[in-house]
Amino acid sequence: MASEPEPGGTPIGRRLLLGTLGLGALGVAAAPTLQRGLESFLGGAADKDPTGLTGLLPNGGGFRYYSVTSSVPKKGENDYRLTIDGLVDRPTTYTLDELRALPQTRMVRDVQCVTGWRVPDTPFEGVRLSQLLDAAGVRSSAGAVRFTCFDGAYSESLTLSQARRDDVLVALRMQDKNLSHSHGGPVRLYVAPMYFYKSAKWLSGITLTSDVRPGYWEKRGYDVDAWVGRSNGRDDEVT
Ligand SMILES: Nc1nc2c(c(=O)[nH]1)N[C@H]1C(S)=C(S)[C@@H](COP(=O)(O)O)O[C@H]1N2
Ligand SMILES: [Mo]
Repeated sequence: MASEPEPGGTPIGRRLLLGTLGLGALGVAAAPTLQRGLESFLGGAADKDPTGLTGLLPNGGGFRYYSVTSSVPKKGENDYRLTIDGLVDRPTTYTLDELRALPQTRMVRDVQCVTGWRVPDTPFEGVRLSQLLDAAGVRSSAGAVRFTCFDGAYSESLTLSQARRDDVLVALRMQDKNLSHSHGGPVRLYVAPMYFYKSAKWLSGITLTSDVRPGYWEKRGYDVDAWVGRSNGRDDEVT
């Protein structure tokens, strides 16, 4: 199990699962070790780097790969499904093609992880969550949305009014490419105004519930209302 360090804290006990993300031209065998060293260096230094030079190091274009499970199945064209159920009139299952056929929204905002790293101006593109909620017919008894993932472990939550915001997407593309497996492809949640832990990777389930059910990291101490700059004891600039 990989774990995120505490918000604003040191990277203790972090065992990142690095895959091939961001290794670029650095070969294969030696690269994970190198990347791990770089990670722990950046974990301590990036927050306080007055020069901004740590942002230029080859750590995956500024992104770090996180997964709470040691492996995640790959899903694609034929076997990916997204289910919307719970307190809805019309439970629905979408294929990738069906999601692609819906109107797509593109947004370019900064990404901010609660551990401190930030990636400027990152394009995300996908279907507005509000559109999927409207199509499913949310019942008046619903007050929140629970998100589950095909890694079998991660989960997230939003209140219904947060979920209906225009800047919350069921994202199919990131950085103007189809979402890679490492970044949570083929489909991840994207919650633009909140810390990146809200943006659940490998999204497979959207369930309407009466009340918020705290997600994976929220059960482990992260704020459920994860507004960038006004939660988790941090004061980052809004995204
Ligand atoms: N399924 C799943 N989604 C997840 C996570 C995870 O471990 N599993 N980590 C979250 C956290 S804390 C961050 S910062 C981002 C990291 O996204 P990236 O791997 O694309 O950089 O994914 C979020 N979504
Ligand atoms: Mo994060």
